[in-house]
Amino acid sequence: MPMNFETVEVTTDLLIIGGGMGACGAAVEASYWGKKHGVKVTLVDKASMPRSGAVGMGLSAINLYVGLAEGKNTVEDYIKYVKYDLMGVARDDLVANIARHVDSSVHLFEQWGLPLWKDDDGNYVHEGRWQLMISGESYKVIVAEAAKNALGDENIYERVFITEPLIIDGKCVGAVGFSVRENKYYVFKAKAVMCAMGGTVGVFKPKSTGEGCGRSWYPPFSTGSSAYFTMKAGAEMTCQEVRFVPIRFKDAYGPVGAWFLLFKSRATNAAGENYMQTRKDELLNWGKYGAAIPQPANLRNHLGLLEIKEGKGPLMMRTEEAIANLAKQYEGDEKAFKKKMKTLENEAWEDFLDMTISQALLWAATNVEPEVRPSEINATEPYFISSHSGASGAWVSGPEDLSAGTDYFWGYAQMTTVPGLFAAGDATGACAHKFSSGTHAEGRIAGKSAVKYILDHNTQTEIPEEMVAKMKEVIFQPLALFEEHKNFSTDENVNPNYIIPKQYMFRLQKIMDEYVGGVSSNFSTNKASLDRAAELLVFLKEDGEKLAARDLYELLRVWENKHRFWQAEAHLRAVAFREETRWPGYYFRTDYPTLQEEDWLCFVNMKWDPIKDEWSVFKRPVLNLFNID
Ligand code: SFD
Ligand code: AMP
Repeated sequence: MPMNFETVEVTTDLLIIGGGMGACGAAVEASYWGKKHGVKVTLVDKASMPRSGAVGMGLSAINLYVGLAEGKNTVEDYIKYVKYDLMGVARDDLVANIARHVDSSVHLFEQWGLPLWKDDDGNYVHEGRWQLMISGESYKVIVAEAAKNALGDENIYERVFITEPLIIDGKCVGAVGFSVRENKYYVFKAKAVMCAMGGTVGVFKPKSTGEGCGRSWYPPFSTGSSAYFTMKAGAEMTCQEVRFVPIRFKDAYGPVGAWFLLFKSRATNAAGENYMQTRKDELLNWGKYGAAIPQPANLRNHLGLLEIKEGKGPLMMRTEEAIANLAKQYEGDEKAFKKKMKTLENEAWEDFLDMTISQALLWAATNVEPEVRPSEINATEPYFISSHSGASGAWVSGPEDLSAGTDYFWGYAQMTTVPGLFAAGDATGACAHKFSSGTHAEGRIAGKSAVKYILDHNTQTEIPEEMVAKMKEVIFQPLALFEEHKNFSTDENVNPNYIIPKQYMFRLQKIMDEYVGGVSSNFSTNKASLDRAAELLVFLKEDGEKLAARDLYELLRVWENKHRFWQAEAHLRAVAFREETRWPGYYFRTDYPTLQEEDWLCFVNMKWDPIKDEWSVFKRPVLNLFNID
C-alpha cells in the first residue's frame, strides 16, 4: 500500500456530512436559501448517494405522515404518540417541529416521482394511522436525485469517509477524512457543518453469526459516525441508553409493520395464544405507558420475550390467518375471491421486495407461502437509531417559536451545543419516530437554520497547518503499522503488534452482548456486569491504538470500528447512570427492575470534554410544552 496521500483542501460555507435522508433534506433546503444569499453548500458521503444510507435498498412505507391538511391528526396527537411510545422521554419541541413540516417532505417525494399507493378515490393508502404505503424500491434514488440537482455535481464528494471534526475555539469549522478509492486525504473547511451520518449497527453481537455474519435489520454500514463526530466535537448527547430492539421476521430481518397494521395480523406463541392479550396484566406494571394505545414498542417486545423465557416460543406472525380474514368477505364469489387473494399475495411479497429483499429470498428458499402458513418472528440485537423507536443522539436546540425561554433553546434550530455544528436524523436524540420522511424534514429544518447561522457568522476560521497534518498522520497510521509489522508472523491476521478490525469488532460485540444486555444475556444487565464491561472496554480502547489496515478498504473498517466504540462507551455510561428499568423489551436492569417516575422521568445527558478527556453524565428535566393528556 503506497504511503503517499495527496491532501485535497475544499473550502465551503456549509458542509453537509452524509448523503442519506437527513443530508438530502438539508441539501435541498440549504441550496435554496443559500442561492439567495450566495452561500456555498458542499456534501460529502462515504458511499454513493442514490443508494447510500438506510434507504439504499428501498422502503415499502413512509412511516410518518401526519396529514395536517386533510385534518386527519394534529401535531399534539403525534407528540402524545411519540412520548408514550418512548415511556415519557421525548422532546415536545423537536417532535412538534418535525410533525408540522413532514407532510411537505412527503408531497415533495411524490412530486419528484415516488409512487405512493392511492385508493379508488385518489387518497393515500394508509398502512396505519401515521404510515403510508409506497412502491419504494427506488425511494432513495429519487430523493438523492433531487438533492444532487439542488447541489450541483461539483459540490458533491462521494466515497469519502469522514473521520474527525475540525474544532477551533470550541466551534466546528470543518471535517477531515479520506477517499475509500483513491490515495487522497480530504480537509473540508466550513463556516457551519451539518452532521447526518446515520445510526449505529454492530455494537452488539448480532444473531446472524457464522454464515449469516453481517446480516442485520439496520444497515451494517451505519457504523456510529454521527455519534462519534458529535461526541468528539464536545457536543452534549442525550438518551444514549435508549437503544432500539425491533421485532423482525426471523433470520432475514423482514419488517413487521405492514403485517400488524395493514394486514391486521396477530402475533402468537407456539400454542396460538395472543400474548398481547394473555399477558395484558403485565402492562399494568409500567405506569400510564402500559395503558397507551398502541402499546409502546418496547412493551410489545417485553411481552413476547416473557413468552420465550417461559419456553412458549417460537413466536409466530399469523400471516395465513390475516390473509384469510381479509379475503373472507369475498367468499362465495370465486372470481372476486381469487382476485383478492392474488392482490394480497402481491402486497405481502412487495412489502419485502421493496425494502428487505433477503426476506423474500428466504421465504422463496424455504417454500413459505404466507397465505398458507405462519412465519417466525423474534427480537433482534440492539441498534442505535433515533429516527425509529430508539432515541440516542445529539442534544439540539429547538425552534424559537416552540421552545424559546426554556432549556431546549439556544439560538438556532437543530444546532448542537457546539457552535456551528448542526444535526438531523439518527444524529439527533430525543425525537423518535421521525423515520425516513421526518428525517428528511428535520434535515430541511437544519439546512435552513445552518444557512441563517452562516449569514450571522460569516467568517472562515483559519485552520493551522500543523493540526491537519497531525490528523493526516493519525488517520493513515493503521496502514503504516501493518507495513511495519506484517512480516513478524506467518499469518498476517495474527500478530502481537497489531489487531485487525474484524477481531476488534468481535471483541467489542462480545463484551456488549454478555455484559451490557445483548441477546445472549436476554437483554438484561446489572451494576456488576456494567462495571466488568467498563473494565474490559478500557483494554479494548488501548488495543484500538494498534488497529492495523492492509489497504484502504480495511482502513475504512478501522475507522468505522473506532466510531462504533464511542457509541458503545456512551451507551454503557448511560445504562449505568439510570438506576431503574424504563424500557423493558429494550433492556432490563435486574438490580433496578421497576419504573421510577419520581426520580427518573428525565433525560440522561452526557458530554465528553475534549480538553480534559473526561465524561460527565447528568439529568435534564423532561418539559411538557404541549397539553397532550
Ligand atoms: O419500517 C457517512 N426506515 C424506515 N423509514 C420509513 O419511513 N419507512 C419504513 O418502512 C422504514 N423501515 C426501514 C427503515 C430502514 C431500514 C434499513 C429498513 C426498513 C430495512 C428508517 C429510515 O431509513 C431512517 O429513519 C432514515 O434513513 C434515517 O436517515 P439518516 O439521514 O439519519 O441516515 P441514513 O439515511 O442512513 O444516511 C446516513 C448517511 O451517512 C453516510 N455516512 N458519510 C461520510 N463519512 C462517514 N463517516 C459516514 N458514515 C455514514 C452514509 O453513507 C449515508 O449516506 S421500517 O422497518 O422501520
Ligand atoms: P416496523 O416494520 O416494525 O419498523 O414498523 C413500521 C411502522 O409500524 C412503525 O411506525 C411502527 O411504530 C409501527 N408498528 C409496528 N408494529 C406495530 C404494532 N404492533 N402496533 C402499532 N404500530 C406498530
